Amino acid sequence: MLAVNTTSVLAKDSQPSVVGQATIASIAPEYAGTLHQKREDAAMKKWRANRIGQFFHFGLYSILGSEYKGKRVEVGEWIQNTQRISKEEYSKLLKQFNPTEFNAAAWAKMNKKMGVNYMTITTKHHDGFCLWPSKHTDFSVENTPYKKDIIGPLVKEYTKLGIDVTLYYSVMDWNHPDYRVRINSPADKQAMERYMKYAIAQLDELLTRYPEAKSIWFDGQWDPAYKSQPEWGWKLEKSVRRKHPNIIINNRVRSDAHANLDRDMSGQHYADFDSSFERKLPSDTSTELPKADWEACYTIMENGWGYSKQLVGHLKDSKELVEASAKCVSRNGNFMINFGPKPDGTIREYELNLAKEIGQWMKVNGNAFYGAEGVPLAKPSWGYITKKKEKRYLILFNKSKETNIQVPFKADNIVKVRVLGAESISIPRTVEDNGMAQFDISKLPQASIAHVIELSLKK
Ligand code: JFZ
Repeated sequence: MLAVNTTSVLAKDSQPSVVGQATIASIAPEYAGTLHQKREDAAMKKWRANRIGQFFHFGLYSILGSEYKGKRVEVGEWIQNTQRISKEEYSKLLKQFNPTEFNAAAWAKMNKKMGVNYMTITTKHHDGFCLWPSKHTDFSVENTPYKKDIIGPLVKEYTKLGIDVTLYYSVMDWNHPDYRVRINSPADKQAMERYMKYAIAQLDELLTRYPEAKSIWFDGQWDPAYKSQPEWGWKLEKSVRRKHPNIIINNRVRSDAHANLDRDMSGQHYADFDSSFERKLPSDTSTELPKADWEACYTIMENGWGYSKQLVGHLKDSKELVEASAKCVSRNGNFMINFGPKPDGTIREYELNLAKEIGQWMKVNGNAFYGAEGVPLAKPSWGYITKKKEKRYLILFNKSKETNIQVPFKADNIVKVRVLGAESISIPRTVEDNGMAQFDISKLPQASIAHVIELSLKK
C-alpha cells in the first residue's frame, strides 16, 4: 500500500493567493477567471433574486455525529480525515446508513415556511459517499440498508414548492481508489485522470437524473494534485455546461495555471459566482458594491457542517442569521444557512426552531431581501439598507441604541413610509439642514429580530 496520497489538506492551509496586478493576458487564457461581468440571463437573474438559501450536509458522517471513540470533533463531515479512520473502517458505516424517518416533502415544507428560495444538498461530500444510486460506484446509498435515492425525492419535493435545487459535489474524494492528493509519479497522474473521468461521468449522471437542478456547487478543489492541473477543473466545468447550458456554477471548481484557487492571478473569480465567503462576510466599511455575484454560507455551529450529537460552543440564533442575511443582500450577495440532519433523516429541534423563527420574520419582512439589492452607501449604524425599484428597506438591528435615525435619502423624495407588519405605527419625520430625512423611531416596540421600514421614493 502506498503511504502517500491519503490525507487531504484542509482548505485553510491553502488559501487562494491573489496577485492582483497581473493582466488576464499573462494567464493561459482558457484557465483564467471567466467572469468579467455579471451573467444577465434569466437563470442567473433568478439565482440572484432568490437571495436566501438552505444548505444540508448529510452523509455517512452524520451517523457518527461528530464523535469517534468517545472523542468529540469540531467538524463532523471531516471525521474520517481528522481521526485517520481507514477506508475499510469508514466504509463499515454503509451498513448503518438507514434514515428511515427521512421525508423529503417535510424538509421542503419546513424550508418553504422558513422563506428560503433555494436549497443545496451534498450529493457527494469529501468522503466520496453518494446520496444517489450512482452506477459508477458501489459507495452509494444503494448499498446501505436504506437503499433508496435521497437526491431524487429532494429535487422533486423542493421543485414542487418552487424552491430551486443546487447539487453540491466534492471533487476531493477519500474513497475513490484513483483519487490522488498529490502527484508523485506518472502512475499517480494516470490514476487521477481516471478519477476525473469518474467525476465527469457522475456529474453527467446527476444532471441526467435531475435535470431540474439549477446549479452545481463544487468544493474540495484545493488538494495539490487537482489544483496543479488546471485543465482538469476546466474540463469538468466545460462538461457540466455542455450538458446543461443554463447551469450556474460556483468558483470552487478549478484553479488557474498557477494553482490559484477561487480567483485567478488577476483577482478574477472562476465560473459564475464567488462562494469563497464562508463563515465570514465581506467588509462593510466600503461604500462600493462588489462587482461580481457572490454567496456566503453559515453553519449553525461554530465550524462543523455535518450533524453533531452535542451542540457546544457559540450557536447562531435567528437574529444573527437574519442579520447576516441582511448584510449579504445589502452588499448584493446571497446567503445560505446550513443544517446537519440527524442519521435518522430528521432535523434536530434547534434547527427546526431556527427555521420557524426565521420563517416568521421572513413572512413579514422577506420583501426586503427577495429580489433586492444593495445601495452604494456607507453602512448606517442602525442596520442595513436594501432596495428594489423605487422601494428602500431600512432593516433596523440596533434600535435600542437610537431613537432617531439618519436616513440617507432626501426627505422630499420619500413619498411613503411604513413599518412592515406594523403599519399602524407612525414614524415622525424631520428634515435635516442638508435635506436628508431623519426618522423618530421611539414608537417602535423592541423587535425580537429586527424591524423593517419600507420607503417608497419618487419615481
Ligand atoms: C468546505 C468543506 O471542507 C466543508 O466540509 C464544508 O462542506 C464547507 C461548506 O466547505 O470547507 C471549506 C472550504 C473553503 C474554506 C473553508 C472551509 N475557505 O475558503 O476558507
